[in-house]
Amino acid sequence: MNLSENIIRNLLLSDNGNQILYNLNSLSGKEIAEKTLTLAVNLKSTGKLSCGDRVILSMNDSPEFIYSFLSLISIGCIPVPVNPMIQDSELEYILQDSKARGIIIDSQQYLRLHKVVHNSIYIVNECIIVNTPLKDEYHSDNYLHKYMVLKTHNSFSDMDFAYEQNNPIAFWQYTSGTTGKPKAVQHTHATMLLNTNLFAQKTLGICKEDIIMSVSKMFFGYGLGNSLFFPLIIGSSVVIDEKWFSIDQLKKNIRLYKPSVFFGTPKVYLDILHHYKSFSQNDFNSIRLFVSAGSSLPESIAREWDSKFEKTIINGIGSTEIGHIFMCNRHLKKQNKNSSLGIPVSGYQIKICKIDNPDVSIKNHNEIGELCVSPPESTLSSYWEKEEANKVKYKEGWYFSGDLCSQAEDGTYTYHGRKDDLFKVNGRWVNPLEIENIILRSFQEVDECAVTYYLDDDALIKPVLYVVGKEDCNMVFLSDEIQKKLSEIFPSYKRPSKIHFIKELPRNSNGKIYRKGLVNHC
Ligand code: 3SK
Repeated sequence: MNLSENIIRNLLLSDNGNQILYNLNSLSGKEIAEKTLTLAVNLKSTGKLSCGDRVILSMNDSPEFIYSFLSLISIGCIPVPVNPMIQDSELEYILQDSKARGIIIDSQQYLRLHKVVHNSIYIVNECIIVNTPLKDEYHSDNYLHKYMVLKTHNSFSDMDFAYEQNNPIAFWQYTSGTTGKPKAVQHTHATMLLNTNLFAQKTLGICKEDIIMSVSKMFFGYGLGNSLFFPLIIGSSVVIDEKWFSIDQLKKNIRLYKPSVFFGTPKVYLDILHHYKSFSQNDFNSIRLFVSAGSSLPESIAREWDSKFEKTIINGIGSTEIGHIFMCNRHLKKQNKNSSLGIPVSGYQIKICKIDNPDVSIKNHNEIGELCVSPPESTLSSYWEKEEANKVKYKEGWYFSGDLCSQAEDGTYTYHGRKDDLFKVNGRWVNPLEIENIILRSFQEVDECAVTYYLDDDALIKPVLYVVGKEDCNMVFLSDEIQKKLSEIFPSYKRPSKIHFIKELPRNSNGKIYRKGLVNHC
């Protein structure tokens, strides 16, 4: 069944009052369904979009994002969400790679992006849609005839509408690509229906009565699951905010909407801890589940959280290629949770393969290898037009994640960083996360840190450490203490020969620490 049809039929049946909570307004399931169907009819009637066409969504989180995403799937088109703050050059690349036929842009982004889109030879049908009428100043624009305004008024019933069933792919997501250019991951209609059932409902126990709030935005897979698929498939409510995360915005939203399920990233939990005193205890009372994903949760954050809050953070690992979280520590006892990855979400199979021989899976406990995931039934994705990458990353129903993990005797998994962050010093492997974890565990004055490498005067690779220290930390003293600690634990080839203090670590648009951005940085 068409993914969108499935969701819309659910919404039309729902008796849930307010499903989308947005800017002090609310929309019921029925209203969302009707607006989506109306938009689908309007999109179809342009005659510009056919089944299988890619349409880029460059939009902030909003109800319009949701209608656009679902209506495109209804008519067999493939929505391709991208970060609305996307760089011009990256959008150019995605237009070229996807051969998109259309783009839906927030009117706020129109001025900045329309030139890129207009100059692109790849929007073949030049179907450009903005979500509100453009201001007068744009009307002198020669290109205006190519634009349509997103129409969501009128009302259509499910009965009037014929869903497109012929396209096996429901939506794409570009991976942020820590190496090379971003790749488009093609998802089937079943992927998020299954993940919602297995992870959100069966593992987290999210139900109709819940109010979900996600810090990650919908252009990123984590946010797309949290704010679109989970609430609309389950029938729970969701808080949508076009503004990006800030502590003030978070405070305002939790006070106003009283969410019960909170999806954050480790950095968000760290920020909350930094501003802990500015919250009142009641602020978090409504939240029954705190979930962290997007990057690995350092033990230091998990422990500090536990010392201040009654409810522990549920740590999960997911990926754009799998669609959402496939392993988490929801069911571990509080004292064992820390930063453990827990166990696979029921329905997903896991194996760990040798780093230098992916054909061999590891049987020994605690040996580190590459984490491979086999999702249920036929929900394995693939990259669009990337033959080589498909051969390396997808084999016999398994996705080779590039993440490093080990399994303990009790069956739980531990994260050990990314395979592509490893580097060799004098022929021996250095794993940045191993060193970073020791520093975070040993020094409360360190908020975050990252190990990477630089080339010394002889062009030899040497480890270097970047530290984000707490306000007022004594950098000279701390450097000495860190060196002393590391020399007690690690052989000299692993020890950073330089330590630099910086204000913040570089991150990619999905909030993941981007160690490669620090290579040869100082
Ligand atoms: O962490 C990720 O990379 C991720 C990607 C898509 C969906 C969910 C998650 C956690």
